[in-house]
Amino acid sequence: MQAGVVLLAKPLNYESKKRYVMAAEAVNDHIDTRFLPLEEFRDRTTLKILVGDVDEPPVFLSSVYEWNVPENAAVGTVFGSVSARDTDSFSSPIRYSIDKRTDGTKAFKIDPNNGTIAVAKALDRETTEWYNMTVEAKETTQNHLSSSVVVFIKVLDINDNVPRLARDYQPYICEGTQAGDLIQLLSAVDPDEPSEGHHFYFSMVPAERINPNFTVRDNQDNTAGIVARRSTFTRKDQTQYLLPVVVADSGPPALSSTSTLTIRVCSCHPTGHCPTGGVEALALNMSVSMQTLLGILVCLATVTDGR
Ligand SMILES: [Ca+2]
Ligand SMILES: [Ca+2]
Ligand SMILES: [Ca+2]
Ligand SMILES: [Ca+2]
Repeated sequence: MQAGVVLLAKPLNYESKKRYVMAAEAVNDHIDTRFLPLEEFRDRTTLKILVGDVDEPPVFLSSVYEWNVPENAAVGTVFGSVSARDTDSFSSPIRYSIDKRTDGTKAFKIDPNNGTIAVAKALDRETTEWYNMTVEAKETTQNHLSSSVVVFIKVLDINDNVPRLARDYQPYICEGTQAGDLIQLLSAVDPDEPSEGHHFYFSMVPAERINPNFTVRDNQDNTAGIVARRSTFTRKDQTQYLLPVVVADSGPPALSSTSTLTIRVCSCHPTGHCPTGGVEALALNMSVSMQTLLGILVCLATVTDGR
């Protein structure tokens, strides 16, 4: 006796075809001619194959999801939805959830019944620009089969930070400076990330009143120079000038900040540099102390005299 084995050539799917009918034939290869008139040497039969149903996990309609959300989206804003269905013939309702391990900050929430995803807390692109979460779909039937899908959420930039001067500038002007000389080059920083790049604008406050001592020359390349307007700066007249500088971004809407720079007047001899916290500053402090001390002595003397 020899067996004929039926093998599966393709995956079966109960939902698309539940029953197959095939004809099978057995043929004897070694015909004994003595029996030829007596019997047929082949036979046929019909095979009926029934496909059994197996509960399969739900299937997401998309293999990956990606959305963009502006960082100023209000809590509760719905920006997308996932959808999965039970492909079994008895289709079970699906419940959706976010894998908490993939959204530690709980920035988003999902509607368990319809799969819509909403903002759950204030976003900040400057803190987190991308979220990469796993969403699970679970069948509500007895087996509770589930599948998961990855969702990517990109937080889009909104202009919500003021630009600032790039550092704490300590400008100084030498006594021999000529009108038009550059005193300090300024640049700015801004945590926002406009798609067309940063454009910073520098000006003085109040812009409408001309400062007799300095101008801020915007170089149109995100830098600006503080330039002397006259040539006659001396420590004898004034030892320092306060210069408020406004730096604005390109918005929308444009945001700005004002920094007041202290420009010291220096003798700049012999090295050409203004001493920073060195001899000159010390001398200044000492002269103040001496004056205060003298003042106290004068007071004491006056009191003494008055007795
Ligand atoms: Ca199922
Ligand atoms: Ca922000
Ligand atoms: Ca900005
Ligand atoms: Ca921003």
